[in-house]
Amino acid sequence: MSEVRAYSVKRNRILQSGIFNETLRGWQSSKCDVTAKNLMYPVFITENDDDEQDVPSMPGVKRYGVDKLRGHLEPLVRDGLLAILVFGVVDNLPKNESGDGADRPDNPVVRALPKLRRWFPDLTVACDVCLCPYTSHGHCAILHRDGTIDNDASVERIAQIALAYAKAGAHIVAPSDMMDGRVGAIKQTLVDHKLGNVVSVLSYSCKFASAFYGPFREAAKSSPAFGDRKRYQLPPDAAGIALRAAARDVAEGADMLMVKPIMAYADVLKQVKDQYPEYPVFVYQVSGEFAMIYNAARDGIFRLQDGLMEILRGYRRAGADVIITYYAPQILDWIRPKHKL
Ligand code: PB1
Repeated sequence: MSEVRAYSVKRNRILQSGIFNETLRGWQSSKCDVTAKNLMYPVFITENDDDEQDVPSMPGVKRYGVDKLRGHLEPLVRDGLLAILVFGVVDNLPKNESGDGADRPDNPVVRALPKLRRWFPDLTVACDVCLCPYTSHGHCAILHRDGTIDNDASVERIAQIALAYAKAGAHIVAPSDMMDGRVGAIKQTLVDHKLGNVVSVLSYSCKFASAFYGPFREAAKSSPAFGDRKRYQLPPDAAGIALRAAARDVAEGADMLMVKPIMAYADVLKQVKDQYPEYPVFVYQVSGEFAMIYNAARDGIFRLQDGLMEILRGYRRAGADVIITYYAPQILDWIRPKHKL
């Protein structure tokens, strides 16, 4: 046998024979599908019900008053949207040391929840629970006089806010503050108020002190007035403490876990999902990730649908069950069945 023949017979022929048509390629795919079930859409609600405000650093993303949000959500719900994550944005409510505006009856989230539940009975409504949009200092905690975190007071306050949103109609409360013990405190408060079996807790368990939150802070008007959030958000280089944070939240009764941001943290996602396969694991494609992808597509680096869906399928392959993404409207349009007339 010639040398070339001998080489070709011995060489493993595994690639082309496995992918030469669409069906074969589909069979090679891991669990990467992106369906409506895998999406949660973050939305910003302002105090004026007729607001519709652009967010310059997030083209296509807007802050809505609840009545305008209704009009925005109606076609998306028809397209199959199953879940939203609500953030309050306030200009008029007073901001103070304890974030009292977070759960006042005139808070835009508290006012919007009953309406959203009535208008969209099949839509699952999650509420971000945090102090930063409502504190005068813009941190996600109540602070001691010396500026250090008063964890116990913060946890108690966060649980109060979560209860207010639960009572107003939230299906899910999602504490993004990163305080130790807030998941257990929220769960206990919900149980004490007979809501433990009708309101779920989505913990921002592995949330990193990322560079990618800038556009959100513009949108939500929630930047810290001084310092940064490195004292309570995970170090970007960390992995061990991220897994310990997930373990802490599992022990405190979290119903669902999260890794946030996701672009630079898919390794953490895989570890969390491998460690807790019995938990739904969410990932948050944050504002900076949204903007980077948008600008790359605008500059012709890739076609938005091709690049974005490749990124999202990668998160699903790494273990994400649900992707929180500002791109939900576009994705729903791309994936919804196109009825051929
Ligand atoms: O899209 C984003 O950038 C999300 C930002 C995120 C919202 N949960 C937080 C990040 C931050 O500003 O530190 C807000 C903190 N409660």
